[in-house]
Amino acid sequence: MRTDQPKTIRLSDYQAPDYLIKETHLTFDLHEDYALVHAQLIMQRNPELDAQLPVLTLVGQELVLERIALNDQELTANDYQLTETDISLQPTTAEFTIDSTVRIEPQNNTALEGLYKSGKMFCTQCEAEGFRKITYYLDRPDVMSRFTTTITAEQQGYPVLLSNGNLVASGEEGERHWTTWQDPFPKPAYLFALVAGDLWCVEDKFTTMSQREVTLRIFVEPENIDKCQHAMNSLKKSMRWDEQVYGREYDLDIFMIVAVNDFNMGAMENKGLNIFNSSCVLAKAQTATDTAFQRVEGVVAHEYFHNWSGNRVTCRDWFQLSLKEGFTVFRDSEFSADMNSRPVKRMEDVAFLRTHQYAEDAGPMAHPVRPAEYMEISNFYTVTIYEKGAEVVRMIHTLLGAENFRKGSDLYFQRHDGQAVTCDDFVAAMQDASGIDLTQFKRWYSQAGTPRLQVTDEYDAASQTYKLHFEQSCPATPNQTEKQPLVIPVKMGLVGGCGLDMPIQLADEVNAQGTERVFAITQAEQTLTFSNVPQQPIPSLLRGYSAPVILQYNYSRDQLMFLMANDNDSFNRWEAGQQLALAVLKEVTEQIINNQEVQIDGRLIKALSAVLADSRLDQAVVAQMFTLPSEAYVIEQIPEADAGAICKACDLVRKHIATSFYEEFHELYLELSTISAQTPYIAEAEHFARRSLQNIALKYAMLTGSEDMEDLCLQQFETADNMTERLAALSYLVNGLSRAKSDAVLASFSKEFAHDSLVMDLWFSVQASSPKAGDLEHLRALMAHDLFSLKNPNKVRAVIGAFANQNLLHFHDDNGSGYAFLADQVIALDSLNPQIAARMLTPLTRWRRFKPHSQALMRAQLERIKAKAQLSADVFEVISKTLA
Ligand code: B3K
Ligand code: ZN
Repeated sequence: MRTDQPKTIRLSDYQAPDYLIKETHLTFDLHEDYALVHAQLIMQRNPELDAQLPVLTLVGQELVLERIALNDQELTANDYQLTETDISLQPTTAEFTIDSTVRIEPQNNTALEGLYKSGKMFCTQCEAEGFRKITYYLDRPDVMSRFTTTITAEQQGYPVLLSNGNLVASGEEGERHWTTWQDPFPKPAYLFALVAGDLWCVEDKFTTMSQREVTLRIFVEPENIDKCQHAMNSLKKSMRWDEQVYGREYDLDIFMIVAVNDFNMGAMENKGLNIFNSSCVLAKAQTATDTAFQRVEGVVAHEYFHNWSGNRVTCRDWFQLSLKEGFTVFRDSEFSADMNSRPVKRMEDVAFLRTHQYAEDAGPMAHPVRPAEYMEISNFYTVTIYEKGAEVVRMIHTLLGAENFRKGSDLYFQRHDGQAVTCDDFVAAMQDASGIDLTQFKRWYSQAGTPRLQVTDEYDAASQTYKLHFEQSCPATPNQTEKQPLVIPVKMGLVGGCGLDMPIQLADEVNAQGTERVFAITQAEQTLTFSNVPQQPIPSLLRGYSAPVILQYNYSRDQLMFLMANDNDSFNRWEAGQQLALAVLKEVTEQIINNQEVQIDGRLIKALSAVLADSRLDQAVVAQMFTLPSEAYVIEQIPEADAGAICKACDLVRKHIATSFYEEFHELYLELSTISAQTPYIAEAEHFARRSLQNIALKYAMLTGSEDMEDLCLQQFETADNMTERLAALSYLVNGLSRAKSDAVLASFSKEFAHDSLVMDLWFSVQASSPKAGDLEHLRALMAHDLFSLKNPNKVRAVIGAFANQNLLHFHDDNGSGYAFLADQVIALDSLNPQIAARMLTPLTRWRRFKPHSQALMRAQLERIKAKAQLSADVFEVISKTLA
């Protein structure tokens, strides 16, 4: 907890470290009520700086210092200065050794940062600044050291003792035993990991491209041993893919993954010893949904890819976080696109980006991909750093082309292997390898806010000339009012009346060059002139969402319908449908607010019926096209949004689609569910696609209130052999049936899965996110459930997170009770786990987007939190920026 106001850390203040740590030798003595950590640091004055020896400051938090020695000389309190956050002392030689022993209490560590206990096991989470809760250290990513780690613990409770690198020694001492691990690769402290517990593992082998054999192990609690195969398959696929696509080979003899139940995020890429939230490792058909299977595949890949993009080449400072995260998200999303359906992956990613990142970019926490300042770095593991960062890397890929991009990444890894570098170094490698100037492009790293790209056009039939005028702008964001023009890659086609792309020829070109091209828009205003255009085209812009910008082109609804049916780019077909649906949803919302009769534009139904009839479309794409923009996305589109009216509009439009296509959905459902019933569960794209369409058909058909469908839904719930079908049915039943009936269904589900914490998370979240079941009274009952705990982040996300982020009808109740509830939970969480508390605050940070009545209520809750004494730095930063 903070005792004084947190300080702002600035990128412009960066200074190279005064001292380096060549070797780090750690010894952990683990006990039930305490742990002793001995650290021997072999240090030197940074040889790149002058020969003076400034005071050495090692950071440390919540540590009880037992002893400290300099070059084997025990120091006394007169020899050092100890504060709540660090220890300072004066070295006398350029090379020296520091020995310290500290006592910590992992069993009381509810922040889940540093060394803590998850259930019966010890584990660590050090990124970004958790290592300082383990020992006094230079806890900054540009200090890279070779680690040796010895762990001692009682044998019976902790038969497995793991750390980074290779096991080099082990032994027994009475009831206790020990292991020593050595990591040959220098690494920053944030990549350190330790695990001790009673774990079982599945083991496999991988032969790398240079024929080295690597042992792969996934460690889990014994009862989960049958849920590891999918993660193992995903790991092997990731290792192969990184060799094939990036030429990156794994570098240690062993790669380990450990699943833990209490974890703040998805997973952590510690060198050779990844630690995962169990929700991102465990998957088997009976207990995990298709979404979970795909998440496991994606997260396993993401953490594995970090071995190069993050570990071998790491960040100089935390302002550069997107260097590893943006690049690695780009890598994992391309991997998932290759493993599954590429267009669907892009649609999902873009929907996520627009719902969450655009909202962040438009709010008080907006920051550039490379922020210039922060108070608490944990608050900067954001959708901007990750998802917008990935879009920035994707744009480099689009501008350079795949071949040059690969040359650039090869050069980057070769140039900087073993170094801690900056986003500028990444861009420089891309530029040097391709010969393409990226100077202006770099503004994407320093400018916050979502750019608008306004496009108008003119066609001149006489000269067969077509002009596209582009005008880019970017709204002001905190601390940034003036914005410079960006480089916006626009991938586009010109769609002719027959639905085909026309050849594209710029006015100064002799011939047409293809039918789909990428143009870089670099000026505030810019015009592209095309010649030899025989008829007025409909422009298909930003194909594949080639830049993370808000496109403003005044498409008529008929044009959108045309693109929906004809665009050569499947992403843009979906996008046209989303825009059409959005226009309808906004219109209906308006009618509701004005108490007018609701009229739903028939063109939406007509366009969707063409989708159903189009046999060329992949089932997963059809499912995506029938997925309307979410309430949260619509809220972002309407200033002073009335969440209640938007929820109602979405509900009405969905029900209208449901009744319009009842026969079709019913038939489609029977056809697809029959296939599913006859097919064993397979976690592959074709089967994900079928199940997604089957569930969409069931969802809509259930919305009609048909009793026939209710029986079919109950039947799916009771008989399906996989969680994808069971959970979907459960959720439709909870939202469709009377309370008494849905209670019975929920009870039967919880009886069956009470022993499986991850499945129970689904059970919690289906209820917390339900407009029908998830009222506050019920929420409180869920929180009083035996299996709920505020100390477990997955449970917090499943109940509080699902309520505030997905149950918008109740969260935004005009009486303000949803906001007060969230504020209460944030206050309670802040004394346990500040990172999770700050995360849970996000929905309240959006207060300025809502109608004045909601704004006032939200603001009052923010003020109430702010008034609490002893706020963590995490919550303090979010609250103070939100109210600024
Ligand atoms: N690098 C970690 C995130 C650590 C978050 C620390 N608060 C997971 C990932 O992005 O792979
Ligand atoms: Zn990452």
